[in-house]
Amino acid sequence: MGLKPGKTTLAAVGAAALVLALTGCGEKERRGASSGDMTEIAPASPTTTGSFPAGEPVVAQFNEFEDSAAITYNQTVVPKGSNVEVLVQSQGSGTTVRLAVEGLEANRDYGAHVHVNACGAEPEQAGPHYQNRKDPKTPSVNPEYANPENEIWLDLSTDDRGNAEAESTVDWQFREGEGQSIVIHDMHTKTGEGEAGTAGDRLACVNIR
Ligand SMILES: [Cu+2]
Repeated sequence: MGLKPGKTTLAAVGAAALVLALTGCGEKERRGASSGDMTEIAPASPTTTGSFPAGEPVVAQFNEFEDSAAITYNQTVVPKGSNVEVLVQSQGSGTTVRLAVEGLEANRDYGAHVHVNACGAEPEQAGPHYQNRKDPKTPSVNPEYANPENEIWLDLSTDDRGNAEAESTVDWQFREGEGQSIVIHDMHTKTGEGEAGTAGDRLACVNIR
């Protein structure tokens, strides 16, 4: 399963065992059980790390470029030292991505999506959103392509401590070498014709694979 033993709750293990017993233990249930551990991600005390194999959580603190797997471009609303954790899991032919943040600006909306390229010194270096079916037109603002079934959207609304979590499940998998980062944006993602997928300035970026 790949998650660190310290993060696995007894309750989760018990629930997983029960599911396996009841369903006859398919591969899918076992993977589902490990994704359940992500309820524990917010309170974890992260350490800065590099990239992880698929299925391992990425745990990092936002910092300046090259000092972390997670980069802040706006320290006012994504403070240096605030925490981020990401888990990407394949489930059958689909993919689930979970994102948790801790210590951002409180009671605020943020947009977040999986982008094609790795994070860079400049926010634009992460490239466009990862799309399962690529829009022939760029930038893609057509809701037929820029939507949460064809892209991975992880919009966040922080609580009064600046914490938030989001999860997205899609019925496809990333192409090799693409979908390398999650970019956090200034506002929730728009869906209308001509603006679909836009979410304002790029505030931060985390490398996910
Ligand atoms: Cu984005």
